[in-house]
Amino acid sequence: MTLSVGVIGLGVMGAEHLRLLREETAGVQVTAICDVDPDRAARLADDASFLADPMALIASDKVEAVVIASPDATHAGLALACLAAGKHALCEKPLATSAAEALKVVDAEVALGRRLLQIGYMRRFDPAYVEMKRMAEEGGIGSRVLLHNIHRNAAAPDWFTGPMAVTNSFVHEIDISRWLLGSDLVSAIVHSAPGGDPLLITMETDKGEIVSTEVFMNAHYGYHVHAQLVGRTGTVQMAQPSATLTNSGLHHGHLWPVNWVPRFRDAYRVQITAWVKSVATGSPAGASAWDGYVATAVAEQVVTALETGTKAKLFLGARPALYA
Ligand code: ISE
Repeated sequence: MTLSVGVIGLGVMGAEHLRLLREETAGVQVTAICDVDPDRAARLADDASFLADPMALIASDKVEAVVIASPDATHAGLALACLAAGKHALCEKPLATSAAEALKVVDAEVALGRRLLQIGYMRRFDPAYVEMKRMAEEGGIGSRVLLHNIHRNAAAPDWFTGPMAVTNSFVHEIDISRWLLGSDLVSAIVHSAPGGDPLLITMETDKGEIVSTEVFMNAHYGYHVHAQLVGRTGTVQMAQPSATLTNSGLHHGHLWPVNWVPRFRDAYRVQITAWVKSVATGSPAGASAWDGYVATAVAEQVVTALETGTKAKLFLGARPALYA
């Protein structure tokens, strides 16, 4: 059986999802695309129909499931429309730009009584994070006490506004830290370098683990994501970010990726394959709408902690049974 997919948004991530669906995912056909830029859409359309209105794409009977990769502020509204149409969606992170909006999506899915949304926290599918989690869960490092995260971009994307270092970038560490540790986050405090970049965010979990994260949006040298998990009897951390060593221009070593697409290429591929399989089987994969809500709600409270210079006691409310 072939799943007919519509893709909304053809920027950096939408174009990569489109490529993955066409070139690296079995059992899928991209039947419709939607983008604010008709010329870009025309270049990428191939045999897919172009629809200027994302709501028309979601409603189309040529589309069984949707990939949402438009700008952050549109995610929640489009996810709600997919739920109303009874269609599965892989929705890029963040689920919403406010906790209240994210909670509306969770409430709508709970009212529906079945999980149709997967949120694109792709690091859950990255081989290095998967291996770190496996090793920690098998007891290889003893009980976990610390997680050190580094999240550096060469340069903040040109569409970055306001506190997006937290609401668009740091949300990844919120999600992956919860997932790696299997813990809930209970407090956060933020230190900011002069000018607001980098940030150093320290969180505590309900099990007393400490999670430190450097978010550096303009680190210049390349895109660099790293994590080290510290246990009482050992540590596990990511190895080098590239599979090869280069000799070139008087330099020997690893090359840094320019952004997250090459660094997480495998994760994106495994994620979209898992999504297609989950639509076929009805068995959810990856981050849920609840996980999407948690990331956005924690981010919102971290922004307040940053602005007020206070320690935030994180409040999330109760997890609905649908996400048990
Ligand atoms: C971007 O939107 C992403 O999602 C990347 O994975 C992240 O590393 C980057 O900081 C974000 O801006």
